Amino acid sequence: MFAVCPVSKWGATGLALGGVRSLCMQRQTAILILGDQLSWHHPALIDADPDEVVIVMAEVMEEATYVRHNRHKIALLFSAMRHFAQALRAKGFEVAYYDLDASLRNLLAACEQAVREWQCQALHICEPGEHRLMAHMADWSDALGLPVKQLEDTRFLLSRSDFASWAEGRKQLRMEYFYREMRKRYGLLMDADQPEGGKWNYDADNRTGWRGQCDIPARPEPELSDLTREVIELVGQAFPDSPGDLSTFRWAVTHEAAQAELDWFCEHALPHFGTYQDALAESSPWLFHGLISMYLNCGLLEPLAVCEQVEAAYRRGHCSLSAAEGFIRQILGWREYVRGLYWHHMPDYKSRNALSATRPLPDWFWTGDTQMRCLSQALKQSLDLGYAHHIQRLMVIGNFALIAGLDVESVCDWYLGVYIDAYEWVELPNTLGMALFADGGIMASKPYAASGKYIQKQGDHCKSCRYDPKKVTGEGACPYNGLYWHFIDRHNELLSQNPRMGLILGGWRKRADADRESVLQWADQTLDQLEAL
Ligand code: FAD
Ligand code: DLZ
Ligand code: SF4
Repeated sequence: MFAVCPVSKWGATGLALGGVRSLCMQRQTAILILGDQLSWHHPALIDADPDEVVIVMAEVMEEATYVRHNRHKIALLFSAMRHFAQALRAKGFEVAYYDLDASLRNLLAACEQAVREWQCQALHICEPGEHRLMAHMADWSDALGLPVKQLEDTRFLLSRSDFASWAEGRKQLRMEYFYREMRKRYGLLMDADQPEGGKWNYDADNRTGWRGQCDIPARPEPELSDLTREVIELVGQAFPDSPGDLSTFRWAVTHEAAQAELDWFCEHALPHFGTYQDALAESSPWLFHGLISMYLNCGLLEPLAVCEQVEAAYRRGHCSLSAAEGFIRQILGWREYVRGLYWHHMPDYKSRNALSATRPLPDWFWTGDTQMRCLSQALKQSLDLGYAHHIQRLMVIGNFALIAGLDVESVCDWYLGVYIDAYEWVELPNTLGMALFADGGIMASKPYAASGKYIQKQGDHCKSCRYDPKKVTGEGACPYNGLYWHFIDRHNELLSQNPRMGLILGGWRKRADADRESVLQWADQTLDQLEAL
């Protein structure tokens, strides 16, 4: 007897996408591909025989709502998933694709349905990127009544166990030493066994502030396919309360389009990447940044290939060593390092709050309606586009949350929800560890706390701000200034154990009592009126 194909509404309308369906409704093995695992290098896919397996993909409410995800992120994943399903079918794979209209509760329900319909004997999965889902999956074998094989995520450049070996016996897990090992391991920017140019790190060349020194090239905007337009409409209707202005959705949703974005970056922005890596600009949400984290994190780009392409650009003289090194360090170093830390310290890591920060988030975190120009711009673009570059995330938004003592869990949920590239393995160490110092210094050697002076030096926001970056107290004083000293004062004891904070603490203590008192009073007042800033 011929069974009916297990396709949902979209799957059925997508029959043309899939070509003629196989009439044999049996497959030995189901392979679950998650929304952030859309890669031909997926470990279960690499050697899979299309006649033996069925690929399971599902758009499910549980994944789409466990935090208030940005609509850009949901639309990117759903559209990229649908395009990847098309590509898999074109290669002869059967795909059991359940779209949001199929109303499946969660990923387990999708697997249950696929396994039943395709009479599978086993399920293969690749380890997920979040502890939350990993914990759920522990019961799947019992729930499904079949063996579930979990494979290592080989799309990263260091396995979790290799990270654990590197970490073993070290008092401190510093990124710089990790990064050097990774450079050697992959032979990237190496001159025999020495770093190219004689130094491992050219960060000192990469701190120029933005004063409109050159033109920022306009970004290309990929055409939207019909599939993407359908997804945008669906997401707009299904997630009316989530942030994200979908009228600006121009993200790549296929491997080819993501590669084209990377090619554009290497050609037009990479040469300036290093110099303006830490800059803040009124006129551009992204300056010379790569805008590729969203593709790396969902499988549309592969990290090693990206690093190799950037190294090749340097070798052919297209960019400086400091630009190439700065960029490669982010991917080969920071990206792998934060993932390693995440798995090394979870689940305990998530509940850390070393500075006891519990102040509620001001409502304007969800609107961007604050008079602080730097913050308003960073928040608005984060909410509307799902993107902010590193210095906005760290030194504008994160720094404010740190010095104002905002609640760690709420801040982390905000970051996990708002950004198009956010998954807990990368969001949590960056937010809880790097930005908020809530892990007590596992990740950062000192808190990334700064006054308005830093923001003024790095960019041109202050010129159009209602506040004055030079004033610490009184009407019109930049709120970052008073809050910075309040932070230093209230964590004085803990910070005095940190040799890197000695100079700043010494300077603060030397000030006259009355002077310190007036700064602290002003900052207290500021903290009482956060909503009105
Ligand atoms: P570029 O500046 O062009 O850098 C190139 C690539 O390097 C990025 O695409 C990214 O893959 C990698 N990279 C750079 N810095 C980091 C880092 N610190 N950790 C991991 N990878 C890095 N990145 C995410 O991918 N997802 C997140 O949820 C996320 N949350 C963050 C939260 C905070 C508080 C901070 C301070 C940083 C966060 N980052 C996160 C890191 C970084 O800000 C983004 O990767 C970067 O802004 C993405 O934009 P881009 O592709 O233009 O990056
Ligand atoms: C983030 C996300 C969203 C919004 N939706 C889905 C989905 O419907 N189906 C799916 O397979 N994956 C989705 N994801 C990505 C998962 O949340 C991600 O795989 C886990 O958080 C592990 O990183
Ligand atoms: Fe930001 Fe302060 Fe400058 Fe205003 S004055 S843009 S709040 S740093």
